[in-house]
Amino acid sequence: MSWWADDDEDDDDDFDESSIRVRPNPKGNRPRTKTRPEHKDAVAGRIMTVDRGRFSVLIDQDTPEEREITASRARELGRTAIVTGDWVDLVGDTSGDEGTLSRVVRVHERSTLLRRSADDSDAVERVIVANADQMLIVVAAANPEPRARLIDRYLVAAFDAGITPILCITKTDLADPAPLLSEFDALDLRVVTLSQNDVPVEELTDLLVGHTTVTVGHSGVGKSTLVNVLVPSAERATGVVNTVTGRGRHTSSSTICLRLRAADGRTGWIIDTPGVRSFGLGHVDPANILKSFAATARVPEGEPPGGIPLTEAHDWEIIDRVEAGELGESGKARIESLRKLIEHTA
Ligand SMILES: Nc1nc2c(ncn2[C@@H]2O[C@H](COP(=O)(O)OP(=O)(O)OP(=O)(O)O)[C@@H](O)[C@H]2O)c(=O)[nH]1
Ligand SMILES: [Mg+2]
Repeated sequence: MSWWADDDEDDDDDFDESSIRVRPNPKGNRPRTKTRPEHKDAVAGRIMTVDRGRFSVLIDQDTPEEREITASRARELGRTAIVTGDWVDLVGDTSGDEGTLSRVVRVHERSTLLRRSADDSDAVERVIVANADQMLIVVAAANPEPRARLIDRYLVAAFDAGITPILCITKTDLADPAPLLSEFDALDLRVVTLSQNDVPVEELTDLLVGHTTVTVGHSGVGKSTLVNVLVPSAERATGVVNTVTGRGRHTSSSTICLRLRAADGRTGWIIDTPGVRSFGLGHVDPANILKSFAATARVPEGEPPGGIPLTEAHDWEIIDRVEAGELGESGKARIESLRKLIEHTA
């Protein structure tokens, strides 16, 4: 397990979830609660962060009683993974009073599950977050140097999980992002660029409200810097973050769900994750990838070949048509890259 030795993530929740197949459900709203006879008095909450087997859970969200409580895993849950973003049911002392501990007795059905594996030939996966509907792929224009292929890797993970990708290029004060972006001309990706002194807060907030967005990207690209701008310190001091940092934890060392608030009061959730060295795709289902790619493609004007839109074509037709140039040169490069990533998976 040395491959994730550089991550400072919780150690008690490294469970193999390969037996749990979750169908991506991009349009999924809040997950349904499984109704079971036990624990009728349980209350629902959402996991904000995990720290050595202890969960910080937000309950009574958006009510005057909203509070973050600490919980442990009920024995009956066995080794079921519980990750940031999960909706769970809790029993026991849910007062949130100092020193109290509640118990997670159920994990709700997930709308999405972002996973990665050690490397591309390894189907053993590690769960990163649950119930995110957007992925902010954070890449620096320079320092660290961007690589289109790494972005493809994140795109495959997003497509596989049924999560909408957004490309965020940081550090445009250090280099021109245009050459990198031109490599993604074929895709109708939402792109946001920012520099040290110019973060488009309004544009980003607009994109994030009403969603749960997980940030991904190599260490040092500026994920936490961005999150800190989007979640003003006043909110941190009184909200979700304060409780968490109160434990003396560095935000970059664990996966944390934070609430952002637009000027008009609308809210969204952004999940800051630690940068990881490897983002293996051994667990992905190739069947999900080409369809999602076609759905994200920047569709050229005019009648599609044979009158069939790319989104309705068979997988082999998608490959053939894109290779034939339907999405231009960048389309050819992307489909080749995606094919390689898919072929190398377990
Ligand atoms: N020049 C420049 N530096 C930036 C920008 N955004 C972030 N940085 C710097 O990049 C460094 C790394 O930023 P972090 O926010 O810690 O990066 P991270 O992605 O959270 O890294 P990990 O937590 O290790 O995954 C810091 O020194 C930031 O000040 C930017 O737009 N321009
Ligand atoms: Mg960080």
